[in-house]
Amino acid sequence: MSEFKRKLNKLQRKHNDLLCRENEKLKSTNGLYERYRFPIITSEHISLNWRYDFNPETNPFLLERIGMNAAFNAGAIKQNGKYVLMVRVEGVDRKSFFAVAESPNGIDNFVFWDEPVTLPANNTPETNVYDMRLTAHEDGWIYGIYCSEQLDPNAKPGDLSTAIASAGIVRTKDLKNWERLPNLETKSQQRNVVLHPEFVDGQYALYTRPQDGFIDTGKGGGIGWALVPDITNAKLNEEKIINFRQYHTIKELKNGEGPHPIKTEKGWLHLAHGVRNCAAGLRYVLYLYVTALENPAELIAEPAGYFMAPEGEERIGDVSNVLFSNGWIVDEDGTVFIYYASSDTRLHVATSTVEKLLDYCFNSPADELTSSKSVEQIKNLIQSNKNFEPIPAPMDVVFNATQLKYHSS
Ligand code: M1P
Repeated sequence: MSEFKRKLNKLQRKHNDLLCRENEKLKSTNGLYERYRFPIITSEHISLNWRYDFNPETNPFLLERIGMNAAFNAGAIKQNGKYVLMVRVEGVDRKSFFAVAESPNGIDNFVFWDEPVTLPANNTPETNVYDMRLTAHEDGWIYGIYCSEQLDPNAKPGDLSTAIASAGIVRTKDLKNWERLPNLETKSQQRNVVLHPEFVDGQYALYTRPQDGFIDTGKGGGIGWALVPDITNAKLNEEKIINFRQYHTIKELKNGEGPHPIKTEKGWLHLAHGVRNCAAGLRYVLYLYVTALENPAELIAEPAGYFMAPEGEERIGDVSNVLFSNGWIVDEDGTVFIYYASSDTRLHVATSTVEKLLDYCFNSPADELTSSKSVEQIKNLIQSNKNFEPIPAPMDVVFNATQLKYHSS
């Protein structure tokens, strides 16, 4: 066997082992969701024939010809019994594109389809694309709304970083053949635009995120809501904020809708990201909120603080200290698969149930926005716990103000 063939076999075996690796549910630390030991998709999962030239004549050293930098922020949908993700793949050339990967169980064995997605063009120039949210709408189409980015044509000469973000819209029936619609017409820049799955007052409903600049939301107050009569020519007229950013919270700087909300008996369950600034840079965490069934724009529950924040290795990556999610899938038995990316580098899954997530949303205290109110909430909990017998511990621990005594039981 030639040296080339030996190397190629080794490469293929290693890749196959990675794709087939079983994932392992980790013990929950809070009872609310379980994380899994391994990321479900990384740049290493990307098909070898997208990266390597297998011809020994033209690639005698078997070098990787097209490098992949990251695989993260994925839209999600269940199709034909498979857990299907629309992954944001970023090459070493810093261009993002979309690629579909599917798994039989939602937690491991994700394999990319044969080729990355070719998005048809419209008449808006577009340099980079990312963060597609998938919505199977009641009109029968599956929509993908994503961030379509270009250099700001009004940037000062020499300024090569001021960009414009707008919402690109595509639709499909099979995730293979895509129809491109005009970008969402809007006064401000937009990222994190998400299509609600049902008509509202006979119109398409969008979650938006108005922003003055490419990074800064400026006057943009939070997650917006707008109705659009015609999705094939979508224009934002009235946009109202339904989930505000607030001083000294996890979403002080900005926030954005994740995937489209899940319809539950108690309301629409939303997953979003909140961002604050600190000496280490921006910190992105995930949070939940619920809106009314009859009026998805009316907030009815929102626990204080974050639901998930970067932990351990998740903290480190290309853009460190970031958790971001634009995809989740709910099974018929109420299991929720939360697809979240860490530090703009890799993709993970966490699982929970609709029942637990709703319990968390409706029964955890809301953010009352000051330290003294937070202390009051803790003291109220301590007080109400006095009505309950403490659960006996294996070691009987007796506290008093001056000494600590342990009695073995
Ligand atoms: O780098 C963190 C995230 O930054 C942006 O999020 P937002 O639109 O809220 O500012 C996006 O570029 C997102 O893809 C990225 O994960």
